[in-house]
Amino acid sequence: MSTVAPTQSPSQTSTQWWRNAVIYQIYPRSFADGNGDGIGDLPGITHRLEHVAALGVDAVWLSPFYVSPQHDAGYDVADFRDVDPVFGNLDDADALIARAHELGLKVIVDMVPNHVSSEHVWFKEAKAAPEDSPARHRFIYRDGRGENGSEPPNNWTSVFGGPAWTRETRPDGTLGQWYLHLFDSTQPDLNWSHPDVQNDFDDILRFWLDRGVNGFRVDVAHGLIKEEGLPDHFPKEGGGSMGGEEFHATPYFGQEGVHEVWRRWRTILDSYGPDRILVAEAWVYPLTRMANWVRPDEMHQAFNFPYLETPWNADRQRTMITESLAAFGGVGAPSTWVLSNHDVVRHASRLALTAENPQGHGIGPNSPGLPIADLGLKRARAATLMMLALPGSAYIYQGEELGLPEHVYIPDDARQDPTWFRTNKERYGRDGCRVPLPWEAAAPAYGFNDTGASWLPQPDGWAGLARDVQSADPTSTLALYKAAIRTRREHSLGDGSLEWLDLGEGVLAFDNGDVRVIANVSGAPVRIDGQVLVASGPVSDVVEPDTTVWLAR
Ligand code: TEU
Ligand code: CA
Repeated sequence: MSTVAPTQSPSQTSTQWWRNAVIYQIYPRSFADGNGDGIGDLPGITHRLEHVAALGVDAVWLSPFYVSPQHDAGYDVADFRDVDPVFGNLDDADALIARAHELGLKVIVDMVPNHVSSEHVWFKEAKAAPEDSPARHRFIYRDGRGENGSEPPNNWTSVFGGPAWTRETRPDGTLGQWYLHLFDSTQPDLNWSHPDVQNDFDDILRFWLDRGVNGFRVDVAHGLIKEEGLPDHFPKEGGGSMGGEEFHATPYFGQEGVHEVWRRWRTILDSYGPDRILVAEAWVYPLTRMANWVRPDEMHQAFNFPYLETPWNADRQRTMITESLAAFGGVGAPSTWVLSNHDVVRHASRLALTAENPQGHGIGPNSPGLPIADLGLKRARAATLMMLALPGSAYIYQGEELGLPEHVYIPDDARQDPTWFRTNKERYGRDGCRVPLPWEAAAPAYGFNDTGASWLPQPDGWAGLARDVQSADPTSTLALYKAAIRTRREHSLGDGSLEWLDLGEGVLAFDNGDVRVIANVSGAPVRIDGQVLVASGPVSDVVEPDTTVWLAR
């Protein structure tokens, strides 16, 4: 038996709510549509928010709803200080925040500092300004290489596929310099050594903190700073399915200079009191390095993507959990746990894939190794019940509480992810995890709105997954999430510590306080003894394969 110490004593958690929190990600385009145009919006969210509170979670994180031409579903921001008309207006944002607080939910909003939309006023100014004028220094413009500068300035590629540079056409129609965009060409990267950029984000943070938000999820928190001289990058082999090595040893990700930005932001948040938090979306490896993002004077949390990537295998899970608690605990931060979000194949499908599927590539009709639905859901329920027993903070992505699978069969002409277009339809991208939620089995668009419109088509056959159906069924995935979150709170599992047990090959087992957790990741039933508190599937005196159970000790 080995004990992993809790990161912080429970007494400290009352002011530091985030240390043990369960945080629910709302993807505004797909949560609930108030005006029936087929795209989810803020009034839709406010109207349905009580269902999120009823899950028992502590907070919501909302993906971006700022002014945006929506070329990357809102991660291309044209104005951070206003709401896109598609989602509502600032009054709607205020109403949402107020309603959430009334329901006892903290509110985290998304902040996107690595890049802006090409429709942002700064980029419009830059495009119109002569080369080397100050307006252009807020971005990363360079001369091309080769004859007449016709080659990109270096060999970097966009995360969405294709080159990371686009050549501008000057106002007079001639070809000019190239600008850097690590994502879509409509998302020019900002130059973070420019004081305007630094100062403007200080103001933007204050703008939302003043409106009462409890924190920020920081997009691409491994980006922002690029290596001096922008050298070519030659990725190492064997980077792992989500970039692995590649992501941490690049001249554009994980540069030391980003930490200065987070220290600056932390000072601003701290000036609003201890309950405002920063959460890093930092794809950096290994975990010991990711821990640098959550040192005491930087961010509060970072998404544990290595955990998300860990296959459904007892040894791998155990190692990853132990390493996570050690790495984050080593800098005094809680570990986080996450299985799904708006960028990855939903775990009810991912855990039953039989072929390699690199993150962001997505799955569609022609992908190899498509998941077996029943097995995926069974494993997803078991994995979630495992996750919710771990000390630290857990993230849930909207729809996973309904056991939603990835929507594989979106027609080609309905796909919207820039990945799909930038790879000439080679990678399906992330649309399959972004389909609007089913609320009521018998309503148009399953109750997403009352018109039946939906920006991504919903699959046939989701009626049985609708929230109203699951609410009435004690064996539903929704009932499992509610029971698990309630029991997690009653037994203070988020503040707990973990003591591993050896119950044989393929069995993941530990004690956390007065709860014993057993996940059967083997192919054979495992005998159990004790009062069942929560189970991810039917249990008797044995727990079946791909099932997790919590027992009273
Ligand atoms: O994602 C950053 C990121 O690098 C990946 O998760 C990426 O989406 C994936 O590798 C695609 O292949 C963040 C947001 O979560 C994502 O939705 C945005 O598209 C991206 O930043 C750009 O803002
Ligand atoms: Ca709408």
